[in-house]
Amino acid sequence: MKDQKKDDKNVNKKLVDLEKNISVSDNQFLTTNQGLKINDNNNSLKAGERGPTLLEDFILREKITHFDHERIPERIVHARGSGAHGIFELYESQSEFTKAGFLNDTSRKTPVFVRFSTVAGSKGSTDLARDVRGFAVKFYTDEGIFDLVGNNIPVFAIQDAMKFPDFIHSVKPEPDHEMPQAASAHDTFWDFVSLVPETMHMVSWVMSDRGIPKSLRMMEGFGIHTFRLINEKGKSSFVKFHWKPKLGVHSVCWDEATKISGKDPDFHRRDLWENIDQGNFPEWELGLQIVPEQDEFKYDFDLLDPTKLIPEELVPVKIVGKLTLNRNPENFFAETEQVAFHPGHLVPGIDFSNDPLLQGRLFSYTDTQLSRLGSPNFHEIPINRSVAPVHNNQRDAHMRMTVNKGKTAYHPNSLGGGCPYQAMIAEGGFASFNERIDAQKIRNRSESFSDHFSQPKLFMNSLSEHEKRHMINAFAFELSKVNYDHIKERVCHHLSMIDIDVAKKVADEIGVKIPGKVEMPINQAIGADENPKNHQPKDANFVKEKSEKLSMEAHNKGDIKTRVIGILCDNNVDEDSLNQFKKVLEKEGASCKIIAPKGGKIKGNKGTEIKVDENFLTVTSVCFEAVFVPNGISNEVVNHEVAKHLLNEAFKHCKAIAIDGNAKKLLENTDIPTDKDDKSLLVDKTPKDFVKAIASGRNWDRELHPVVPA
Ligand code: HDD
Repeated sequence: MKDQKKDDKNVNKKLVDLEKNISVSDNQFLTTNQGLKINDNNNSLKAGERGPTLLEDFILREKITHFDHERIPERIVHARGSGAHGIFELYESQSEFTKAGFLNDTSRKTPVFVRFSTVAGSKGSTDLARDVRGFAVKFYTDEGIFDLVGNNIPVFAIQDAMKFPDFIHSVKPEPDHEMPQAASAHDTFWDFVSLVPETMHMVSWVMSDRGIPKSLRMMEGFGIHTFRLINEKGKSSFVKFHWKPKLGVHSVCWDEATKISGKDPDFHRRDLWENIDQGNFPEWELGLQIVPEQDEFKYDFDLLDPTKLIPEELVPVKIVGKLTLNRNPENFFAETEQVAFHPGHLVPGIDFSNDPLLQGRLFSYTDTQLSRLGSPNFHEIPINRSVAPVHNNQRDAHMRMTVNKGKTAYHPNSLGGGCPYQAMIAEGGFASFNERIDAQKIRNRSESFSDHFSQPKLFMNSLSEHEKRHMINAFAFELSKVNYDHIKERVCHHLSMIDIDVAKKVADEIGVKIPGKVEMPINQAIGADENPKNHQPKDANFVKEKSEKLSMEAHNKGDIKTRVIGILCDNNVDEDSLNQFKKVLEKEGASCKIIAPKGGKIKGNKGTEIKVDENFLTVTSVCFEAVFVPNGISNEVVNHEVAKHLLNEAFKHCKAIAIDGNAKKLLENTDIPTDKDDKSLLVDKTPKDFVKAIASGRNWDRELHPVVPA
C-alpha cells in the first residue's frame, strides 16, 4: 500500500486535522474509559467462583453499557455507503462565473471526503441492488464546507420536497412485512410511480443499466438541481454540476448483478477499497453546465424542475477540475457512518436556486442528523469539522466538545470586544443572491413542470440497442413482481406516452393490455386550480431525437485499466502462454487473478511456483471482467464442472474469453458455440487481441441468441 497519508499531509489540511483524533493502541495498556489499567478482561467480579456477579463490577458495567449503545440509527435513505478521502484540483480559474475559492485558485488542493451509497437498502444490504447510487462530496475549503450531495443519475423522481416522504415510503420495504430488502419495493413503489408520472424519467434511468453499476469508480455523478454561481461582482449564472469518471461508465448485466449480490454483497465496497489500497486512485473530472441568467426561460423545460436534465448538446459540460480519491478511511463508523452531508453547506460564490425539491432538502439534512447523530453538535465530529475556523455564539447541547472561553455568547456585545464579528462581503462574508421575488403566496406547481414524458423519451431514444433491451427487461422484471394488474397497466400507459414500442414489449412480457387512457388523480397540489382535468399528464413534445451522452456507450474510454481478469490454470500450466498474456494485460493496467482447483500454490511447466488467488470453492466468473485459459491445463480442469460453469457464465454475461492451446478441450466441453462469429471469443489469438476485445466492451449480441443455460 502506498503511504498516501504522508504525501498528502503536506497539502491535505483535513488529514492533518483528523490526526488530532486518531488513536493507536500499539504498545499501550488496556484501560477503562477513565484511564484505569485493567488487570483481568476475561472474568467478571463474582461472589465466589460459582456465585452471582456483583453490581459493583464497574469494569463489566462500563464495558457492557458502552456495547449496548454502540449503534446509531442508520440513515433513513442512503443507509449503505462507502467513503474515501481525496483531493480536488482545479484546472483553470472559474472567476468569470464564481468567487468560490476552490473554483478560483488553481494552486489549491482542496481536501474532500466522498460517500457513495445505495438509496433503498439498509446498512447491511447488498451493493448490487438495482437502485440509484448516492454520490456525496464534502469539500473542506478554506472558506468553509461545501457539500455537493448528488446521485449517479442526473434527474430526481419527484419535483417537490412535499412528496419525498411519500416517495421514500413507497420505495422502502413494505411496512407490513419489511420486504423486499435492498431493492425497491414492488407493489407500493410501482403504485406510487403509476400515480405520479413525474417519476417516469428517473425510473427509466434506474431501469437502465445505470441502476447496476460495474464499480463506484465507473459512475457519473450529478448535482441534479440547478444551482447558482456568483462571481466577485455579484453576477449570477445558473449551473448544473457533473462528475465524469476517468475510467468511463460501465455496468454489469442483471443476471450478473443478482449473482454478485449472493456471492459478494460487498462487491462495490471491496472494489473501491482495494483499488485505493493498491494505488489505483479513482478520478473524476468536475464538469459545469453554465446557463447565463438571461437564458433562464430559453428551454422547453424549467431549469428549476429536478426531473429534467439539460442535454449536453444544448449546454456543453465544461470540464474544470479533477477529484482523486487517494485514501481509505481509518475507521468506518468514525468517518463513513458519521459524515453528515447537507446541500445547504455553501461557500461564497455558490447559492441555491428555487428548485422546490432543493428548497425542502435544505431543511431535511440538518434535521435528520439530530436523530441520527443525536446532537446539534454533529459539526464537531472530526469528519464533519471544517478546516476553516469556526466561531459563533452557539453553545452547549449534548456532547459539546469545544470549550468556548469568555463571558459573551451573544451578538452584538461590548464585553467581548464585539467578537466574533460579522464579515463584510469583501472579507468573505456570505450573502445570499439578491434575487428579486415578487409573488403571491401559493401552494401549487408551476405549469412549466408538467411535461413528464418528453425527457424520458429523449433518454430512451438515446440508448443503444442493448441498453434499451436491458431497460425493457428491467421494467418487465420489476413489474412482474407487482401483484396488481391495474398498477402494471397504469405504468404501461405512461410508458406508451413515452415510447409505444417500449410499452408494447413490456406489456407483452408481463401479460397486460396497455390502456388507451388513464385518469390520473390530482397528484399535484390543487391550491390555485382544483380542476382534475388540468392535472393530466401531457403528451411528450420534445422534438430532439437523441442526446449522445445519455447513453453509457458514449462514455467508454476504450481501455482495460483496473479491470480484473481471471486466469484459469492448474499445475503444469504452460508458463510462456500464461506470462505472455499476463504481462500484456498488466501493462494495460488490468489486474490478473489466478484461479486453480485448489488454494495455495501451483507449479508451472518450468517449475515456477504461482500463487493461487481463487480456488474452485471460492471462484465465480461474476467477479471478473474477462477470462483467459492458457495452454497446458490438466484433464481435471477440462472436465471439472466449476471450470465449465466459469466459462459458460462468462460467455452468458457477454464477457471476453481467450483460449490458448490445449485449453480448447475445455471450451469444447462447455455450451459455448465455437462455430459462430464472435468478436469476444478468442481462440489462439494474441494478448493484444484479447485486450482489444475487453476494451471494446461486452459482446451484447450474444444476448440475442442465448445458448448457455448457466
Ligand atoms: Fe437526500 C441523504 C442525495 C433529495 C433527504 N440524499 C442523501 C444522500 C444522498 C442524497 C447522496 C446520502 C448522503 C450521505 O452519504 O450521507 N437526496 C439526494 C439527491 C436528491 C435528494 C441527489 C435530489 C436531487 N433528500 C432529498 C429530499 C429530501 C432528502 C427531497 C427531503 C426532503 N437525504 C435526505 C435525508 C438524508 C439524505 C433524509 C438521509 C441521511 C442524511 O440525509 O444525512 O435528510
